[in-house]
Parts: sequence; structure tokens; C-alpha cells
Amino acid sequence: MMEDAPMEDLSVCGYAWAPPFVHGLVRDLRVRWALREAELPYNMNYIAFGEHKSPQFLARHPFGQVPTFKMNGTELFESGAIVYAIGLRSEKLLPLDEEGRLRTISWMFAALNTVEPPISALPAQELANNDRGWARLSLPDEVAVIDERLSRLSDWLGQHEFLADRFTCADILMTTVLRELRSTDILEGYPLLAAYVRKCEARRAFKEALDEQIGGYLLNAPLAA
Ligand SMILES: N[C@@H](CCC(=O)N[C@@H](CS)C(=O)NCC(=O)O)C(=O)O
Repeated sequence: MMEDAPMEDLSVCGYAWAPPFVHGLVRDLRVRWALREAELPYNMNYIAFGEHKSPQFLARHPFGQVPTFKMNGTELFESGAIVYAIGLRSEKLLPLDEEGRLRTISWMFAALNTVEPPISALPAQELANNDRGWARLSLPDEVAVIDERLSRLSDWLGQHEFLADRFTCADILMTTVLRELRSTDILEGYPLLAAYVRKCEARRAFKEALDEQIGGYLLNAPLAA
């Protein structure tokens, strides 16, 4: 008879509080979502915003960012690497067959290395802006690069339900990258991508991770002066 696998000691580190315009965007969401898809129990470990550049935290994350992830005593950083490490523990996220696994990894890198950089290049105030047509008018060159990436991605998702053959950790990364555009009207030009994001966001694990992140921020919100 096979013995049960020993319970792992997993903990995610995120900010105790963040301002409302980034609720649902802070990258520990990717990690919480992956853990919930994989049905791996975890603890949360919070740091105050401002503490992330302290020598103590820089010893845990060389760039002083969240998320970090502790896995049985080893601390990891970079959300993509963390989601991959979780995928290595669950076939639900990362196929076991070599072809499926390598395709998934290609799409993970595509999300973080090809699609996310032009989106992150939009100024932070733009991504926080509620005047949704503004990016297209004031930053035409930046938006043109995003449009080029999104139209290729849309072509792919016109032919495929998910990035690889089924839902994988690549979809967690791509969905969270595309969500970074939520304050702009850019995604509205790509109905297939908007539908893909909605489909991934409808997953129970996503909703639970999002509620957990936002619930924590609301609980720790600074008291009004
Ligand atoms: N490439 C990193 C980016 C991490 C990142 O930008 N984290 C943000 C929160 S979502 C942060 O802590 N920013 C503070 C800083 O960069 O100083 C990853 O994917 O983990």
C-alpha cells in the first residue's frame, strides 16, 4: 500500500496592505491561485509595504519584491519560478508528458517575457487611471506594441481553448498579465482575449485566491486619519 505523501510546509509572502488600485493585481495572486488549483494547503506570511526594501527582506528577495514563497525551508522568488515550482508538484498545472510540459513552459515564458513587458511599460498611473481611453491617445507607440502582441495571442486563442492543450499554469500567468490592462480599454478590442480572461477568472481557485487577497487588504486597511 502506498503511504500518503507527507504534508508540505508552504507559505506565500505578500503585502499586508496595498492601495485599492492594485487589489487583485499584486503578483502573490498568481501563487495563491496556483496553490489552490493544485489543492496544496499553504499559509500566508505578510510584510508591510515599506518593509520590502529592508535588509531582512532583501535577504529573502534580492530585489525586495513580493511574492516570495517558502517551500519546506527553501525560499523562492519571482512569481513565474514559483508557479513553475508548484506546477512540478501537480499534474493539474503542468502536464507530465514531455511535449505537454515543454509547450506549457514555452507559454509561461511567453506570458512573462513577451506579453507582460510592453504592458508593464505603460506608466503606473496609466494602469491606475479610470479614464479608460487615455492610453491609446497619449501613448500610441506603447499601445501599438501591446496591440501587436495581443493580436497574435488572439489569433492563437481563436484556435485553442487554452494556451496549451488544457488549462495549465501558463494560463494562470497569462490571465494575470492580461488583467494588468483592466483600467484601460485595450482588451475590449480583443473579444476572444476578454472571453479567455473571463473563463479563467470563473475558476473557483481564482475566485478564492482573489477573495483571500482582497479580504486581507480590507482587514489591514489603515484607519482613516
Ligand atoms: N518579476 C517579479 C515582479 C515582482 C513585482 O513587481 N512585485 C511588486 C508587487 S506585484 C512589488 O513588490 N513591487 C515593489 C518593487 O518592485 O519595489 C515577479 O513576477 O515576481
